[in-house]
Amino acid sequence: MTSLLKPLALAAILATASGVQAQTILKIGYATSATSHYGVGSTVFCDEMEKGTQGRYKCQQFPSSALGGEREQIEAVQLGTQDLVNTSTGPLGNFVPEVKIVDIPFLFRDYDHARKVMDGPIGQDLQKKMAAKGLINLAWTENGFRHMTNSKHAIHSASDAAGLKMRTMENKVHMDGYKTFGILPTPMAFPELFTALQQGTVDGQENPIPVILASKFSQVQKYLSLTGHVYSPAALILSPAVWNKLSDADKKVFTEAAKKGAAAQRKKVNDDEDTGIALLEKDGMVVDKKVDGASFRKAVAPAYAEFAKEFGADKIAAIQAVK
Ligand code: EAX
Repeated sequence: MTSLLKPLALAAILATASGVQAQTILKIGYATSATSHYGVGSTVFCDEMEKGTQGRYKCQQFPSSALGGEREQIEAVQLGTQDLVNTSTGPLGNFVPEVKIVDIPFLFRDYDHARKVMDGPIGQDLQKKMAAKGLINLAWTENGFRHMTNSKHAIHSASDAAGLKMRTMENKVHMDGYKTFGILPTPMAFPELFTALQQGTVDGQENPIPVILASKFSQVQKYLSLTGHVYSPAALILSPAVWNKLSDADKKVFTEAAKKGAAAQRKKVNDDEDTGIALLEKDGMVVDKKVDGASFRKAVAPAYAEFAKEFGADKIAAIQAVK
């Protein structure tokens, strides 16, 4: 009988008998470097998850868009060909339309407001809608408030942005919002962005300070305007192919580990904002720290009527009402 046992099965039997636990390697991808806010958050999640499962689960990290753009990675997680992605909500609306409400310009007052909304009932409801579309959002991590950079001229008021060809995420709410500033929006996956800026295919882009720092955009962009025009949430998404195999105890471990990862990522965002502006100025960027925010809010106000039609005025008001 023994001779009939396949070597692999035999190894599994021996491993179990000797008490050695089988180990599952989970592939996790994200857009920016291992030392960026996504890398910090992902590493804390992976360490906590490995510890909490006594090493039965371990990550293999793929930073710097090694597994493709965020939209591509979200699709791979949904299909089960990738296990995890730590991604901004930018392209997520293509899979779960309701999530696009959080991408509305000037919807969130500050980080405290945004984090309270995402971690509270409104964010939890969006996580349920994501799960229904085969995307298990373990925790809302964070990309940060987005600011504009360009290579042409300083942007102080909304009218200064008019006519600039700006790369945007593949997100219609962003594009509709930015058009009210007179921007010519060019949707593009993140991995193509640095080259597009370097070659002048687009004049500028908009991203949080941690992304501008980690991606070294100061090498290809002269002007930074602290517009803070959109709060960009992020999500640590697990494939249902993995989730559905987890015990209840391991599901709790994964979720708790993701919450710790989110906290670490949020701290890194704030740290990068505290120190990053001076670094970018040192790299030669001309930074407008006192942009005319009122001009941008005034310009985007008419688009709110469209956003209310798409998401419900009550849903927008509920987010704004969170204290
Ligand atoms: O999530 O595409 C973007 O501009 C995102 O902010 C970036 O991929 C980090």
